[in-house]
Amino acid sequence: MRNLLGLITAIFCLMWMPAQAQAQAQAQAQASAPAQAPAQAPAAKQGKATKAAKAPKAPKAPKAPKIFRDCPSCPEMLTIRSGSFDMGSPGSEAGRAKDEGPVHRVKVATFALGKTEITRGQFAAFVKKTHYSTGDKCWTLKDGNYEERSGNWRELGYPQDDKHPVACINWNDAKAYAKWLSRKTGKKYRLPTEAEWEYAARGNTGTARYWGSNPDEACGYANGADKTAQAQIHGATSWSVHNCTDGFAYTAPVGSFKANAYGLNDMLGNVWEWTEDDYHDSYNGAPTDGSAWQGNDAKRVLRGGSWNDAPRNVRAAIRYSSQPALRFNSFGFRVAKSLK
Ligand SMILES: [Ca+2]
Ligand SMILES: [Ca+2]
Repeated sequence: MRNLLGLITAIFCLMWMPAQAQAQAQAQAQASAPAQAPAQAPAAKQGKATKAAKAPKAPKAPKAPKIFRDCPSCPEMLTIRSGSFDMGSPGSEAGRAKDEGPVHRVKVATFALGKTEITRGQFAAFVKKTHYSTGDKCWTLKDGNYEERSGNWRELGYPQDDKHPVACINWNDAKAYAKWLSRKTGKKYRLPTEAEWEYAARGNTGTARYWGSNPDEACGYANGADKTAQAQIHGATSWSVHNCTDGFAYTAPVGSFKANAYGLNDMLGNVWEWTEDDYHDSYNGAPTDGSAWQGNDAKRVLRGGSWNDAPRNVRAAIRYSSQPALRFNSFGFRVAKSLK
């Protein structure tokens, strides 16, 4: 009887042990798995091992941004190489607006983008040559209030010289400049699409700003609303500002601040920049190939924030929309160029 009981116990143990061992193995695997990013780390190691096995190649020189001008007085352009990125902002991002989602993957082809915003001097050359008129009304800031007043890119309610970004520019004005530049050079100048703009502004970062997430570090990288504006602009004491001093109450000469990783200046701050796209209030149905989203041209999209914008508007994902005919003394642009 004892022998029989012993035999039954032994068989039961043999059946049970593998199940327990499997559970233990699973528990051990779960306990030892890193919280994040394990999927990419081993792949990188494998890649290195594969490379080491191949014949050694001469090291590649780092790719410097390609800078060019199509004529001596033309805007300085940077070649932005193709790639994919996540457009929009996650729900957790401070200051986020609803129209910045859903985050979606977008593929952008190689194109060129102005290193800086178009300057007042560059726009003046266009007006001199073409006698283009921007009209005589612009939304300007006076005694703390924005109103549509007499004014234009020459008279915008604050001091500027030819190195500052042109402002009081509407979408039609920006398009007219790009068309003229195309005629002048024989090249395909245009406004950037919204996807191209954000891809370039991020400079391969996923943070709210190209320098990171902290708005109070803005003053080395972008001209936004800051302590200078608060001290010098009448009515600005109640503004929400970046908690630092950038030295400019209104616009700054283009390129006064550090460039992003792609070599572009002032993608955030200084003046808002018109894009080619019509405005839609979410990314549901947005193109994923970097092209402009059209179909509702009542409003066009501006990006990047300006000298009078609070931290929540000086982010890579922020989207502003305006009627194409409207001129504000914080609206400007930069040009893009198709390379094919
Ligand atoms: Ca400022
Ligand atoms: Ca800007």
